[in-house]
Amino acid sequence: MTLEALIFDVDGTLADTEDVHRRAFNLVFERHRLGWVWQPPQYRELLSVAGGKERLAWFIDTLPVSGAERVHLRRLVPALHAEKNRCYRHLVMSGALRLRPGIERLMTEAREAGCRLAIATTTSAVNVEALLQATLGSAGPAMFSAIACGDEVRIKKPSPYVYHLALRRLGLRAHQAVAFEDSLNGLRSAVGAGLRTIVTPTYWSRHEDLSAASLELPHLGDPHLPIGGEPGHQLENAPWLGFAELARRMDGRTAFARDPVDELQS
Ligand code: XBP
Ligand code: MG
Repeated sequence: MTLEALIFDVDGTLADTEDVHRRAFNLVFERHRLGWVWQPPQYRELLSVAGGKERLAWFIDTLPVSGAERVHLRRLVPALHAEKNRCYRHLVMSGALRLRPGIERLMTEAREAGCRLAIATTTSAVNVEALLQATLGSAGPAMFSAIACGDEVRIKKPSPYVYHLALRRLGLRAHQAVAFEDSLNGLRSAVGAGLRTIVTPTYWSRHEDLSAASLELPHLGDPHLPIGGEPGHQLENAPWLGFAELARRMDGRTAFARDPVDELQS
């Protein structure tokens, strides 16, 4: 089966965005004199709740405050989250982020081979657009044939809906595409939609059980940033994941070391 599309998650996968989201949340908390400061270890735990609004609401529910105060704080969530996103976009457009190693190379190789690109993310379209423009230039968003966001589906990751939506927009079945993720919530969403998934965890997700992935790499690698121990450990051809090797594994010429999707289907 020909590989027809690469579907990328955004936060943590295209770029290591979570620290910028964290800083933006803290800026807003400070502006509103809420007295909350999310440090990295705490934010890493909070990330098990997918979606910024949902994460903030969950955090408020853990605070030792009166019922009336909790109701008041919960009402602030939509406004605080919208302000966080404005701060986040400002930081991204000021150059706070780069794409992770190998992302732009693999995207270029895929496009040259006639394979389409898509996005399936929890975050909102404006945040995706800011990241793509800041890292790939004004032509960035148009490189993607389909963009599916968390606020377009009934339930966010780890539910598979956002991947179903991306596949529907591409007009493809799950076996014709491969997903790229960084976290357990994302992996469960992609595998739940029947997609083979490659995970490249970060500080924020390295502690999670990502064994349902077809392939786990520290990053996608590049000629100037080779993956240690490769080729020979998990990759065959080079110390980076090339599109040709990926396509060969997808059409079954070379199997993935782990293939949970096949196990699920058998
Ligand atoms: C990661 C997330 C996101 C970001 C912030 O999602 O959970 O919520 O932390 O996004 P994914 P918003 O699994 O898709 O990478 O604040 O815009 O919701
Ligand atoms: Mg992610």
